[in-house]
Amino acid sequence: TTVKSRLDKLLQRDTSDPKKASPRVSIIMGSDSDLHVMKDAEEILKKFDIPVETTIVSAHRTPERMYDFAKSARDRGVEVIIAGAGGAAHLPGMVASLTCLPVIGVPIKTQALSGLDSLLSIVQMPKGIPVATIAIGNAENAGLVAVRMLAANDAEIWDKLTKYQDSLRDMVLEKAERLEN
Ligand code: RP5
Repeated sequence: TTVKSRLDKLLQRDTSDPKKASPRVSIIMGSDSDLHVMKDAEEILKKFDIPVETTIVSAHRTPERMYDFAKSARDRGVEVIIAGAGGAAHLPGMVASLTCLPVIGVPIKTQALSGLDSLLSIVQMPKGIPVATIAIGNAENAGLVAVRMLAANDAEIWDKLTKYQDSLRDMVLEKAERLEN
């Protein structure tokens, strides 16, 4: 399915169907041109078997859609929002202003300023409405922050995360051993 048809279905989805697990994490982005970065967040969340929804919401091109998305997120079961945007990247901050759910912001690399514009737009939220800002383009880490948030109250996710972290350690130790011998 195309990105557009996926996103069109999303907000009108029939959540009464019990087979469709309601998403615990919502991944949004300002444009389909952000998808090549933001897909890493979706991928890592799926590795942890966390139900996720992914769509496009633009703060300046679809402000009403952004409002509806943010206002309905909690009622749809969403616990964490990951928002990627580039340039004058106001999407994460605006979404954070419309809900009390935690919002993790991913600055997307831009052509003009290599993503420094996106980073500063997202990270410099004034006091009161926070956005947890990730390094430029590192959507995988945004996914992992969401996993950690859910792991705090979910023993199964906690176990998986512990194993994941152990595997990272083991990989380095193996490489070190190979280098030394
Ligand atoms: C932002 O503008 C998007 O998040 C994207 O990073 C950037 C460029 O969007 P397109 O012109 O590629 O649609 O809203």
